Amino acid sequence: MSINLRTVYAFAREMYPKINAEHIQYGTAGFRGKAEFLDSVMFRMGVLATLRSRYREGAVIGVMITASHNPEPDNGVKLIDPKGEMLEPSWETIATDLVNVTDQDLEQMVATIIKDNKIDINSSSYVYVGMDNRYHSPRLLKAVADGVIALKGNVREYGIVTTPMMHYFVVAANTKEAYGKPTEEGYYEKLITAFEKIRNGQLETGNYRNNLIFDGANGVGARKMLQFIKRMSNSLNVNVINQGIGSGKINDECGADHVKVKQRPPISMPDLEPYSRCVSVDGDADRIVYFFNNDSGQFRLLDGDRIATLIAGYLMELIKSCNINLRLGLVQTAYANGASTDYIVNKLKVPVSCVATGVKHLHHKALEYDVGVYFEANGHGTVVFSDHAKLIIKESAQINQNAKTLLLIIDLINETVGDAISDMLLVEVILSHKGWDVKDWISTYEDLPNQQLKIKVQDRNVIETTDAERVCVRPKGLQDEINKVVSNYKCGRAFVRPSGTEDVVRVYAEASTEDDTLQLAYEIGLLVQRMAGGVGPELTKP
Ligand code: G16
Repeated sequence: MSINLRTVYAFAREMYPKINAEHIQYGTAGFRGKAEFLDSVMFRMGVLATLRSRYREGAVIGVMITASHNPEPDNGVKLIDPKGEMLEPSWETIATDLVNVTDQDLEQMVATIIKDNKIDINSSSYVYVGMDNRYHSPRLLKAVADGVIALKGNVREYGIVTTPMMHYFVVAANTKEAYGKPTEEGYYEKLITAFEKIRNGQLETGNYRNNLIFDGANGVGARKMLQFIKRMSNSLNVNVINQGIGSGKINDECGADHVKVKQRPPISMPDLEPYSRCVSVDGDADRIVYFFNNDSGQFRLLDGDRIATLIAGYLMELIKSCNINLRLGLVQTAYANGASTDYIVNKLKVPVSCVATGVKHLHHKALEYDVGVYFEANGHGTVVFSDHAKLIIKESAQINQNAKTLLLIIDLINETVGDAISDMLLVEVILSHKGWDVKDWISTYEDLPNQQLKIKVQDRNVIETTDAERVCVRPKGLQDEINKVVSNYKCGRAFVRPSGTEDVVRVYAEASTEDDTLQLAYEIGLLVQRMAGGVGPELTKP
């Protein structure tokens, strides 16, 4: 095979010229922005994925085209490493450099990456590409595929799939199918088989009822949930709303981010009995939150912290009952509700760590445990089991029924990354084993009221943080001002950080009462506007 790097330049110049000079960065979850500016980014990411595959000796690299929780006009791209993990940080820097060079400098930049990383350009490379159901995704997918073709790599297109499905396909292929078949059917089969075996025909126990409302955020999650339902033997009654048919836009007034941040239900909710179990997933179905209305019609949220504590508590009981010794730990971010951390440390007695936002950070930390449960409060998370843990559980399963269940649970979990549907099936298993409804679940602890704001500033990167984003080190003096304000509130806690997926600064606040929380968030928001170059509209006084 003879590869001419000139082809990369020719493709770029003729088909995917760089039309936006603004510097963009590989952020929390890859590149995100307005879809009309992303063609050149996608082409270059196709090129990079091909190089990465060659660098990793022909292992499959995944490329997912999605802007996940962002509004419909946005799109984005994230790369998936051979073990299903997010792209290695040193290559994030390479990715940022590659998308920011001019078309004229592209050929030279590619040559430098090849030289610096000692890549055998004539070796094989395999890139799997998938996309969400945004109307501009097919165009952007073609750009990625052309990037692969420009360097004579092999590309396999999966069409419209969820982000966690892409992670699954990559791992399935790279483990030579030990993880499952790298096909859509293989994915459904793995999860449904595990779920139905654990269910074992027992559909309703104690307070647990077998019905669920599923808000698909008008995204790919809705489509895939419908595919699950078709293949399941009535083991769960799911009513899918916001299916993406008609005028509904992705994540618009619906989906996990809307429900979590605005703390209210999505549009198109049917009339329901109080305490009916509902879930919302985001635009690419890697996040999930639960919610319900109580008998006074009050909206109640069961977010990622609740899911994490439910799963960690259940796994701990199961492990204990098998008489095996495994180190279980939980990983959260600064967004975790203070009450959840309290509950984990003091009631569950599980070690907990706090890391920076982004599943890549949580996943990495969770790998330090035999059983690592990680969730962001926004509902993004999963569980990872070490090889050692899997071996011990397998041995125990020869004599212990609970260890057999644990093995099936491992199969049900998409360990590669947060997977809304897999997480949901796991929560359903746990609730039904406990005979719990949402009332039982929410009564485990009382959340502190909390509030998030998005503040527009001239340049969000003027904000720099440390200590898992809990302390702001720049602009100078901002943290001192935050501390002063926070000290006026009982159980007050607040932090600010630049988003890695949207052009905003995020403000998080919690305090002992609803009114205090709103006031605290407002005051911190004002500080950001004043000290970090706010450009947005005036904040509304609570
Ligand atoms: C992505 C990341 C998440 C992160 C979220 C918000 O989610 O995968 O880990 O919590 O962005 O990040 P930020 O606050 O930096 O904007 P998604 O669902 O949009 O891919």
